[in-house]
Amino acid sequence: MDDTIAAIATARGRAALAIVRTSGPDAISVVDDCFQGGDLTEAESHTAHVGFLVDADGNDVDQVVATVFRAPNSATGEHVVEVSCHGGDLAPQMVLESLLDHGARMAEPGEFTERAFLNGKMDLTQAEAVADLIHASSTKAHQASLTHLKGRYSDLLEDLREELLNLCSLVELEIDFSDEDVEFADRERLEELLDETEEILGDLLDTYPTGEKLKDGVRVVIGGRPNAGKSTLLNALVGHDRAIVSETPGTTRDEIEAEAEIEGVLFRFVDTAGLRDTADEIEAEGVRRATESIEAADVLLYLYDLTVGLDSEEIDFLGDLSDDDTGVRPFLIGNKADEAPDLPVADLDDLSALKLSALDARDDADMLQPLLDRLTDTVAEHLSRAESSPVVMNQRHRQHLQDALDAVQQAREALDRGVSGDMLTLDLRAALQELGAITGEITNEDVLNQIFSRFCIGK
Ligand SMILES: Nc1nc2c(ncn2[C@@H]2O[C@H](COP(=O)(O)OP(=O)(O)O)[C@@H](O)[C@H]2O)c(=O)[nH]1
Ligand SMILES: [Mg+2]
Repeated sequence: MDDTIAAIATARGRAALAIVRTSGPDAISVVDDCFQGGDLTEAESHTAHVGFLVDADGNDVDQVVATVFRAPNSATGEHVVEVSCHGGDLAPQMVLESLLDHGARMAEPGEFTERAFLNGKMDLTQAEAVADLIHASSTKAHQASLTHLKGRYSDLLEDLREELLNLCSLVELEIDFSDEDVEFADRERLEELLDETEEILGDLLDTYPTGEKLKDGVRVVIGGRPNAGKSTLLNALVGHDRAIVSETPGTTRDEIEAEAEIEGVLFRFVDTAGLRDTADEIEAEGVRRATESIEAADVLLYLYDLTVGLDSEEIDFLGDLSDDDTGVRPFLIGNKADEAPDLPVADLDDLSALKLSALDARDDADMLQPLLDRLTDTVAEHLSRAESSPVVMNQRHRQHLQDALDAVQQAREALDRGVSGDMLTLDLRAALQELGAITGEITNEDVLNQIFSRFCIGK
């Protein structure tokens, strides 16, 4: 971290403005060397300066605003200068090149945030939240990342760590005095604390399915017989003709995916090949994929043509699906309601059913509202949880939390068996280690590289 890095922080392309950032011990002097608008080396922290930037040969590059942040009061904890220049393909690139010519080095992806982490400006969960925020594709995912960025999740983990440290010192006290036959640590109190920790860890882990849905979206697969109207429904849901609609059964073979944000949540809709026995090899592959897709879905919209009805094979299929634990939420949709206004939708045990005309819904989006309400209902519980407490959105965190929970449970069992104190502390220390890995108190270079390489350059 003893060199000075620079990068364009804004996206490429035509825009009014762009920002080139630089951070490091020489950040201020590097910019000052190519800046004509006052002496930046004398500038106070948090001040902005207008002037021309010139290249190594003294030619004008652009008129810019240079904002100076002095260490340690900057985003990275080092000297930072942010140069606002004009946008477009050329100006930011030329500004960057001037800075590189004057001694800055091109930053690696995420290097600014990595420096902020290493200088204690944020912990690892907050750094990861920055990446999540940049990648967020729905309003709710954005909000959840902000909660992490604000440090609420870190605070929760910190409380847990303190609790565990407390436990450790209680047990260690007992070990120190064990020769004197004194049992200092009150066993009941220990049990209580362990149970509490186990509960908090368990609750946190339970939020992962929510976090995963917020981040990656809810997977809604549209299934049914050929010609039921699946592709028509997909198009109506996403508001444009994404899939080919045709009277010819077996038209959709490859899976077609399209996204839509509903009530702030990202839904990924998947249109599949119609389920039927077929001699056509390509269609058969489509059917095989459709079946696989349904099993991996969060929600299945099972469509059937009201004028045709459900056959016994379909009824069995849906029955099996509600019985087993694939975790798929099936909805039954009787389609082509426009052709069968008086026909009721089939009544299958425990299956939420709805009547619809996908064809009419293409022109009148309001007709989809009852279906959209049911879709948002499937995540309502998750969403209210996400509003009240931080959710785990990250596979890395989930793994460490699970390992911490395992260690705490082992300690709890050890306590029940009356195992000695030093064995107990081993388990407790292991749990502490896992929590420290999440916030970055305990970490190694490989993990950091993996995390920060996900970032954009300039962040
Ligand atoms: N009348 C009516 N026809 C529909 C409706 N939905 C789809 N169709 C028609 O049914 C045929 C098959 O539709 P498609 O979406 O390709 O079905 P898929 O094979 O399940 O994807 C097409 O001719 C559609 O225009 C509907 O709600 N009402
Ligand atoms: Mg289709």
